[in-house]
Amino acid sequence: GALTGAVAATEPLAHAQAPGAAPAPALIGALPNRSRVSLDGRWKLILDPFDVSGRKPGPRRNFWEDRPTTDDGPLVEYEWASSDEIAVPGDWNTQAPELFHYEGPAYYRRDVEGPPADGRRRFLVFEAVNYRSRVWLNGEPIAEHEGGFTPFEVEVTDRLRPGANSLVVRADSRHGPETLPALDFDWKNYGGVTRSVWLVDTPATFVRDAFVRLEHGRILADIVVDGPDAGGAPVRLDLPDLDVGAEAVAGSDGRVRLSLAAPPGLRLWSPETPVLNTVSIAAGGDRWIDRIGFRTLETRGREILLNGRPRFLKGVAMHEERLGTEGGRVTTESEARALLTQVKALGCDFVRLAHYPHGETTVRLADELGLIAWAEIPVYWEDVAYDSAATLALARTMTAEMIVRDRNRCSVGFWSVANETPQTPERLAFLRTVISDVRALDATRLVTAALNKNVDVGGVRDGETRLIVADDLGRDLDVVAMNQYEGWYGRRTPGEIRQVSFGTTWEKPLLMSEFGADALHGHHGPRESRWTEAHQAWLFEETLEALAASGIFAGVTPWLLKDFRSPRRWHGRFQRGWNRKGVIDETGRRKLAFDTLRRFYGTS
Ligand code: GCB
Repeated sequence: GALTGAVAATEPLAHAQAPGAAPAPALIGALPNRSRVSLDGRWKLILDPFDVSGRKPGPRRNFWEDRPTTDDGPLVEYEWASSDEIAVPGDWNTQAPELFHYEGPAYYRRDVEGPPADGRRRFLVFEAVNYRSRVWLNGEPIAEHEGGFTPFEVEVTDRLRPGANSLVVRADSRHGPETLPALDFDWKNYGGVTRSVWLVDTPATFVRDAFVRLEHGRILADIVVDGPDAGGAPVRLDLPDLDVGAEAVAGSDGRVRLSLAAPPGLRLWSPETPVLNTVSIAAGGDRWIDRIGFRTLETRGREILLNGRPRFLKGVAMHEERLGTEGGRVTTESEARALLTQVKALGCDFVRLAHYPHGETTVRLADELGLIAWAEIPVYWEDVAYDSAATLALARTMTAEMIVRDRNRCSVGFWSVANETPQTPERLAFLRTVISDVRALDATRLVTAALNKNVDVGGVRDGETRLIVADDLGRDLDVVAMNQYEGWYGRRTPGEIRQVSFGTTWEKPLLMSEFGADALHGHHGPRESRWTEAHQAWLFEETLEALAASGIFAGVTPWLLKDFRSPRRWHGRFQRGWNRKGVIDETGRRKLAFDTLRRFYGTS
């Protein structure tokens, strides 16, 4: 049976490839428009908190073998049929109180139906499993994957038997020194099969994927046909809404580029006019269909230009955590829409999807709602093993998975490769490799990273501190971005923010990718008092004023839309395991800073 994308447990890891080439994960594109069966629903669950079966496998506890249990036969110390159930998709932490703090391996099981119809192929697709996963079909290992937020797939055409097949997935949410993120990060580590699982059927030869975009006045489509008849297959591209099309013959590797002059009637996508066009690609009896927007995004000096026009990006950052008292990962379109609706209510045209790739559903909604998106990989803080070859390989694979999944989403304007990372030679080399992959995979987005400020670089004027982005990584980026927390962390009060001036040594657009302060919704008091809504609103006012006065920023994404769960926020009166920097609380109630920000966006 052919294995694609995900790694066969018995083969060397996909990471072990030529260092020069960007990883090219096999991912079936245009997923929502495929012939597919959902494997979402109730799965069986077995927890193994000591990882006994992982470390000391044996017939009594090899859950993936899915042994029949008879009370008069050999001892087996598990029984799938009588085990608990869990909803997929969904993090386990918010599904049962006793799982709230669980970090470790958990095994999931369900039946899947038999082989596809004759001559068809069937793929098992996981949209995300946090953090490390292994997959067995009828007791055989078929895939492994590392990384909690990107998809992977495996072909199961020749592995399925008629009737019911046993599918077992191990999800291990533990992090370590070489994972991404590493051991310390400021969000809840929601474990499990957190996004949807699919069986996707295709013809033997099919359009695996295409990258369709507007570049230099032309619509380009890089197409990959897969299957026995891929080489030399006739390929046809159609944009029926625009009444244009083109055809060509695939090369011997099944690849072909089709190129069309952008038709005069083409309406460009923008936040004001989020126009999506139907794109259809036919080859080998298959049809790939997607809805795609066309726009240009470039920089000129310190400006960011959308469709040739400079704009100040009015943004906000968010985690992909659902609204509600429990938190938990977003699993449905309506949960994703509820968050983005709040973003729109602020008057934003820009959203930072922090700090890891959000679900495909969220990114597709950004296309539809007219939000420019910043997408990022969880290369986060100084804890990452920048000197580890394994971690670099992981970052490269993760980046490629994110880009291959989302590069047809016109909303995505920025690929961000890092957040608050140390200015060391190891990290610079690490990120340069990732950036060269990004550029090889997609030349139509701006590359950025959320950087730390360098205080006082280039001299201090009296009574004033200059916060400068002077990071060497700036050379490799299209847009530099600064996280700064003047008035919250550090010695200044919000009233002293005006003593600070901002800048960068790079002649490139600068974003303020974070600023913020914690406030508990409904906690009122003088603005000088931390944790009050007034204090947060005051900090917003002062920061936004300083930002506007500086005249140097091309956009801003305050930290952040909604309060979110974080195990490193301990204050018993105000935090209790929540980072309180949201402009809305966990249930969506607005704090004063919501209006401060909305007013700023309404007038800027
Ligand atoms: C940061 C991080 C963000 C944190 C935030 C905070 O600099 O990038 O992930 O949540 O600060 O609240 O401290």
